[in-house]
Amino acid sequence: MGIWLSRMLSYFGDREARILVLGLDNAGKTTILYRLQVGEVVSTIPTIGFNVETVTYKNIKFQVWDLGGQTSIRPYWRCYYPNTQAIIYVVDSSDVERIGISRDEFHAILAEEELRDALLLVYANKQDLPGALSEAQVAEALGLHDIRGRPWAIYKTSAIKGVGLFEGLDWLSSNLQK
Ligand SMILES: Nc1nc2c(ncn2[C@@H]2O[C@H](COP(=O)(O)OP(=O)(O)OP(=O)(O)O)[C@@H](O)[C@H]2O)c(=O)[nH]1
Ligand SMILES: [Mg+2]
Repeated sequence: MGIWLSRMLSYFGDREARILVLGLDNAGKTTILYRLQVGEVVSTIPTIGFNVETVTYKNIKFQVWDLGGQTSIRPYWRCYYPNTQAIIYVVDSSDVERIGISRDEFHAILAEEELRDALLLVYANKQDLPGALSEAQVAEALGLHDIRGRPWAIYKTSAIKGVGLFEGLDWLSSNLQK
């Protein structure tokens, strides 16, 4: 379907949005996808390739793509960039050792031309774990406050406890409308 036709249809009916869930391996991306879709914690194995599910929320059909985050498969993320309206970037807030690597991957995403119009939603995940960095510390570590000219937001989440995920979708739904 042409992009204009798809935009017209989404203007008159349920809107659709293509969302990519990115972040390092073990961040909790797949757990988040299924928590959003079925409302339960599923047991996961590391994703090789992707999972895609539709999550309907506030009259928006979010087509959510969850990509594997292991080092060797991160180069394939770019195959999924075209026509993406938003990135959900998931950080394991308890993985203090790798927060710098997570920051570097996030900045590589920021530099992608194909994603320049994509909304940026960060989940500071695994807040239920002791020693997890706070939302403010994750924002600082990723350099969120230096982002200029594009909408971003950060939410503290626990995919296991079901905290914060839909608040993030609320932010997406109101910002996709603009
Ligand atoms: N304590 C805690 N554990 C979590 C949370 N979210 C995910 N996990 C656990 O973290 C592990 C990895 O979760 P996944 O969802 O498979 O991680 P992923 O980001 O999809 O990893 P890749 O597919 O390898 O990129 C699993 O054991 C999850 O149960 C959370 O909020 N809190
Ligand atoms: Mg996964």
